[in-house]
Amino acid sequence: YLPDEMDLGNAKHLIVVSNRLPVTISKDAKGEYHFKMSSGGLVSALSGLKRSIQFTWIGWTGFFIPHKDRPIVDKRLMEEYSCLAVYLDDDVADKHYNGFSNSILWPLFHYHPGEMNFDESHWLAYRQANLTFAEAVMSQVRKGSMVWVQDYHLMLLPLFLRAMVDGPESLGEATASEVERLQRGLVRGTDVPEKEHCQEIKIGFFLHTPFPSSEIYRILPVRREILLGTIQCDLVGFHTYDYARHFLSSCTRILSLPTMPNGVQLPTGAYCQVGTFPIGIDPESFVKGPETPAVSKRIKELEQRFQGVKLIVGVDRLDYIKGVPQKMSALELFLEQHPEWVGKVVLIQLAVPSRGDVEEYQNLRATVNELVGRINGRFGTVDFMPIHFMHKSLPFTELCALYAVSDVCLVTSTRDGMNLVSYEFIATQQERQGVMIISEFAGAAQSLNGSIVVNPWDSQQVADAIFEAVTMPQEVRAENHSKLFKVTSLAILPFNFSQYSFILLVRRKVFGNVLG
Ligand code: GDG
Repeated sequence: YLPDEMDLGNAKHLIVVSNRLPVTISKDAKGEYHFKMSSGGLVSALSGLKRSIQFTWIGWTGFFIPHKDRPIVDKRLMEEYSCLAVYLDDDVADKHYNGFSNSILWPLFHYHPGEMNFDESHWLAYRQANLTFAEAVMSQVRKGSMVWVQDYHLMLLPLFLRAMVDGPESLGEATASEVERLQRGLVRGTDVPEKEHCQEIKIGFFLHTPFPSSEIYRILPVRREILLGTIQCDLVGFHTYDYARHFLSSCTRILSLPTMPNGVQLPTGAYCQVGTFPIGIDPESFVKGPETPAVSKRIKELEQRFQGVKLIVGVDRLDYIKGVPQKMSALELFLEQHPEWVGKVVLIQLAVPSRGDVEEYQNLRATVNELVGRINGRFGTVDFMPIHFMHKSLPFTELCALYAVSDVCLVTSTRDGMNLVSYEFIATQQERQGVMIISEFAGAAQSLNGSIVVNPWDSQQVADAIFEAVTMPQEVRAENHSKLFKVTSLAILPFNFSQYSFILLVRRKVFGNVLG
């Protein structure tokens, strides 16, 4: 999907920075380290890029690695995966990841300010982690490098990096003193190379979550600092036009900076371009998956097992933004109002464990367990359970078979940056042409023409949508699926195309959105 010949000009060096490395590192009982490439959208997308551009991926190792082991880990990561590890102390890593990122920014960006726990020590750890990341990037940049920063864990990184590469004075007096204030009390790395100024690096930032309305965003006690950190980029990208618009209005209202529909004007004369780059999926594995021997064998087994039953599939990280309780309540209402469907509709809900160290996630797990128990207790029989609930992650073969064998995919996120599950379901449904029900609060809903769009807070509407989906005539399903598939294949293109154009834009810093 990535044309090899696409001109990357003189962009010789791309540095991708994300909180986690794309490699899962583990240590066995003998103290030996093992490395495995992680799966995931970004990883597979970027692996295509490797053909045309040399890049280094920088990220945290995921757990504490003692100093004495680091040379071995560094060597293998760099030689085999072109990766550079960022090492964080346990306390900093915990407060940066579980604390500031997932207990402050995540709930706020998903319109859950009630779940937000602001704590000074978490803010300190966030600054420390961003500084340590910036130092790691610093060790890799050279003239003309492009640095592509991923997601909400690293919103201060662009500011720290600019200050290191170009010198704080290049940011203007006010911002330079802000940098000094933000770095006060932080531990600096000892072997960070001094760079001569004006390295001509380009920095891009992509946010995978929504960016909330400025009315929500301004709740954040450090709202100025986070914006200031991000606008030092050449390009800031979002999934949807709304998120970009919210970001721009926050810059106007909070930083009093002039903005245009495509960016922010900085007092130094620099221009931070802002655009939409909706992410998609790596389609091939999902479109072709059902035909592979392992998946097709599994599809047959599942079809046999659920003969005469309409299957609804739900695949979500167990996160409060995914609206899993809302989904279950709607199913309960549907079964209550349509007793003729009891025994004939099953929800297979895969809930991938996530952020189990954060209290809100533990509470959510208890709520969902209770709901599953209640609904199964109420409508279940010896032969039938309306909800098959799995709190685990499944191998790709099983996931793909599950998508392909289902009649309906139900996404009820209360907020979701994009939601790739919906695209994956559609891609596997060439044969069955199942119905997509999607929350209007998922970024993907904006493009999924052919789906049933619902407000997850309206249980009656979702219950009605379930009824409509399970009774939909095959020819309507086929018609809807063909529309959805077109969009999904378009989303497929932009996935690589838009991320690719993102990189091109960062480099060229042209104005205007390539995707229009
Ligand atoms: C964030 C934003 C945005 C899930 N369970 C299993 C499994 N998965 C894979 C799915 C899918 C991915 O995880 C989930 O992606 P989503 O987009 O649905 O949601 P988040 O994880 O919240 O992602 C989101 C995304 O970033 C990209 O920018 O769309 O809005 O929240 O690919 O297939 N994969 C396997 N086993 C599982 O059990 N193999």
